[in-house]
Amino acid sequence: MRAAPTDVRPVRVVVRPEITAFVALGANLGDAAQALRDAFAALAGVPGVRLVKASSLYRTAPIESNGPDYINAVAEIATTLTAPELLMALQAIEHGAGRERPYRNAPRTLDLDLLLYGNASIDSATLTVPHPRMWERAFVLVPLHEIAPGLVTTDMRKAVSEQAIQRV
Ligand code: PH2
Ligand code: MG
Ligand code: MG
Repeated sequence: MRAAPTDVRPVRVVVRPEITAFVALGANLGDAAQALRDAFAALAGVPGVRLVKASSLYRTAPIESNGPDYINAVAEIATTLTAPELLMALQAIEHGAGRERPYRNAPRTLDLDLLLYGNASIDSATLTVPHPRMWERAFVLVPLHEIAPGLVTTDMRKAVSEQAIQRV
């Protein structure tokens, strides 16, 4: 028989509930489609993140931006990370894809934006959720509607129907 343990302390296990969140993916430098496929895989590999749904990839014209057409998509995830933790994980993936930020809305190898985090409203210095411009952009609303049709009304899609977007 084993000796009774002499140094047993209580361990507090904190179980956080899973939150449903949506992430917008975009790229318009290098092999943008591959960058988005890699980003879906990277997201799925983050501890505390489950990839629930990945939208199709879409080719979109730059909005308030320049350079080549973008490839865009949206991911639904379930996560036990807090919103700031998730933001850090997204930025680490962007960094790993060689993201540089020479000026606002510059062409990029990978952009990962947190669109929605449960039903949270967040307005901090580093993070605004829901994403303040998501409802104005077909490159968000069309893939979001594909994977979460209940979140995007017909009127919302009509409002952005002039913006060029094509499923890849
Ligand atoms: N992202 C922007 C600005 N403009 N245009 C398209 N088509 N796709 C984007 O992902 C995008 C943009 C800022 O992040
Ligand atoms: Mg963005
Ligand atoms: Mg961004």
